[in-house]
Amino acid sequence: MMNMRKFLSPIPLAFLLAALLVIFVPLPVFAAPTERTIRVEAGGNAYAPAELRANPGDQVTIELVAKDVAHGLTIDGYLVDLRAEPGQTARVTFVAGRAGTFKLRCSVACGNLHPFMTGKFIVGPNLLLLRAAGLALLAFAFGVVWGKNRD
Ligand SMILES: [Cu+2]
Repeated sequence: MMNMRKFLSPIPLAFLLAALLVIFVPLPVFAAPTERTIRVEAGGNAYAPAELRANPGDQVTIELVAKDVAHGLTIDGYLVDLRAEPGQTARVTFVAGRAGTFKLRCSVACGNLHPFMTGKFIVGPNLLLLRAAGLALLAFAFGVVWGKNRD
C-alpha cells in the first residue's frame, strides 16, 4: 500500500517540479529568422496548402495563384490583403512579427462556398505539442523509477 510518507519522498517531488518546468518554462525560438516564399494555389474554394508556416521574424512572401476565378487572401491580425485575377499570381512580402495561429480567409466573393474558403497561418514552433511530448516522456520516466522503488 502507498502511504503518504512515501508519496512525499524526493522522487515524486522531483518529478512534480520537472513537470512544472516542462509546462511553464519559456522555450527559445529554434530557428533564426529567414526569408521564405510560400506559394498558395487558390481554386475550388480552397487553398492549397491551407496551412502556411513560418518562424517569428521571418520575411514571408506569399504568392497567391488563382486557378479558376479571382480569389483573395487576408490574414487576421496581419495587414495582408491579396487579390489574384484568374490565372494570375499576386504577391505580398511582410515580416511575421506576431507569433501564434492566424486565420486565412478569402477576400473576394468567389462562389457559393466562399465563406468556407479559409486556412491557417502558423507562426512559431508548436509549443503545445512540445510540452505535451515532454510531459508524456516525464510520466513514462516516473513510471519506470517509481516502479523500481516499490517494495
Ligand atoms: Cu472567395
